[in-house]
Amino acid sequence: PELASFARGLPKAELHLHLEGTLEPDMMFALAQRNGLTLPYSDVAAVKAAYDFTDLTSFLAVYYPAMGVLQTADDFHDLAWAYLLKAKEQGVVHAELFFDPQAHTGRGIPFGTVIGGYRRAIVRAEAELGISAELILCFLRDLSAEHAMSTLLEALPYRHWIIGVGLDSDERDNPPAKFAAVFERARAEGFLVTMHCDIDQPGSIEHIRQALEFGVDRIDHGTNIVEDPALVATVLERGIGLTCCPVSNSFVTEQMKSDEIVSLLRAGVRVTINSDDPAYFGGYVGDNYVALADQAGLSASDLVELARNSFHASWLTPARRSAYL
Ligand code: ES4
Ligand code: ZN
Repeated sequence: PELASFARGLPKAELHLHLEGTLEPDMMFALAQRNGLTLPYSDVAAVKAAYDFTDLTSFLAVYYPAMGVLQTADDFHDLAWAYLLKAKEQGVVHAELFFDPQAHTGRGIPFGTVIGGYRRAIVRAEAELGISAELILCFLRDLSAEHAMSTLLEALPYRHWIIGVGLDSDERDNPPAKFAAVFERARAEGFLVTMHCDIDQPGSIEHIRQALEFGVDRIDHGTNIVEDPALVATVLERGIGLTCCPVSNSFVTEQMKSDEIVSLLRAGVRVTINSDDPAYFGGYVGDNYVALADQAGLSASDLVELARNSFHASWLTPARRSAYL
């Protein structure tokens, strides 16, 4: 119990969080009502019952339809603000937040509405909560590379609000190489780059290899790297962070992958602990520290090392990073 409150109170950065994955059932109902929409669920309990995932595909099948309640800039603001309030309680002092613009522009919501609402919550969090936050634009890898490229171009007028780009959604048959031109262009425009290499997805190791060959600045999940010592040596040498999400892992694969996470930590890899889609998987970032600590028998100093890694692996400027180290 003391270790749990220590874990939640520890100042930390959250680096792997999908804003759309913070949509709690009660907010889903509130936004549906505000926007005059009818949900395919009778009440909050029915929504929670639907959150019975066995793998990434069954999760995504619930996740995308739920986003339909997000329509106005206020909706996007309210979603991000609710997350930032919870993050504050979990010890988060800095957050780098994924958003999926294609999941909204594809249903007619303008890019500017999405990012405008999110940005307003970030500015407010800085002022009212003392939390700094940045946005990372994620491309949906199950859509085409052309769609990703046009989304990147649509984002350019807002580039001062976007620190980097990522790659998420259904990984099967959608390797990093499919998006080589998009990421080259993103890098040329000055964005940092990260990519999901999800746990135990088909092609995990090959996807990690491609991501490193491209020269990513970070890898999301990436835990399968334990299978290949040469790739582990590469991330060690380059100081590449891995954004692991133990509670999410336990939904997608029925295991937190704590042995893999801890062995990478012991090897000196910049392993970080994050929440991924907390409204769906039922644990915010401090809860993920606690779950991993319980499962793997971690000590307080292990948790401090994980929190320090979160700042090392973050995209804070060196001056701001050093204030937390
Ligand atoms: C995601 Cl767990 C996971 N994997 C891939 N894409 C995602 N988007 C939101 N959560
Ligand atoms: Zn993720």
